[in-house]
Amino acid sequence: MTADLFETVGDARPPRETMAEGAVVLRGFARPFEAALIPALGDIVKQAPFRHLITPGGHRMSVAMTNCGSLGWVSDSSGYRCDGIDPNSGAPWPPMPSVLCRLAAGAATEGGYAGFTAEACLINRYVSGAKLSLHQDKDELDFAAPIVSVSLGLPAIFLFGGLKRSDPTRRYRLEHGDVVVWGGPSRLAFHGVAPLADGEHGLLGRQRINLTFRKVRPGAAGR
Ligand code: MD3
Ligand code: FE
Repeated sequence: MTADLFETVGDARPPRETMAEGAVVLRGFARPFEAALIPALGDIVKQAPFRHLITPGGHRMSVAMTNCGSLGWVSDSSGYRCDGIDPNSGAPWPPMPSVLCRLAAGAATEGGYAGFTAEACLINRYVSGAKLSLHQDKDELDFAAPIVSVSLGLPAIFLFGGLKRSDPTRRYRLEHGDVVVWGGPSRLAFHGVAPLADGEHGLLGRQRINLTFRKVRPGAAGR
């Protein structure tokens, strides 16, 4: 009776959900960080503006990217690689702000990977229509460590497949503040992002920002 007055109508989303062996979604985990996170991202983007990479096949990616931390993800006609220097400025990538380190470490701990220290953070920006085709993140870094991904701004449909490109994909809606911790076998799964639907987000406007935190392969830093 009275209790009904106080019941909220369905946040139907469980706070955590296992997507695959080693992959867990932590719904809203980044929300307590957003007040510090959004200005910190603004600072990074001032030093290292978003740019559209050209794939080795010569296509301009619809997603714009930048990086912070000791290594960044870059691409040109010679292929994809990690580099400590922003090729657009000739300077090192902006350092990782402490709020990003704390968020990544906290999420990793919550996802079962205590002791994760994020060293590199790829920042992807999606506007209406931007997408990421199905791919594997194979080239990188330390496969024993998890990847932590943080979704901010407009919601996106994340596509999660199997170990073969032809495996069926499942769709997950990732909203502002959702964090996914990817470890174990899920690290090699094909994944992508469906074309972003237009919309307006209260804090970030007409875009989605995704942060991907990785640990650098031992010995790779500074090369
Ligand atoms: C699953 N980014 O940058 S984040 C990427 O939303 C990338 O911007 C997407 O895929 C985005 O490479 C997805 C989630 C993610 C990141 C890395 C993964 C999922 C992953 C690596 C292996 C398996
Ligand atoms: Fe990826």
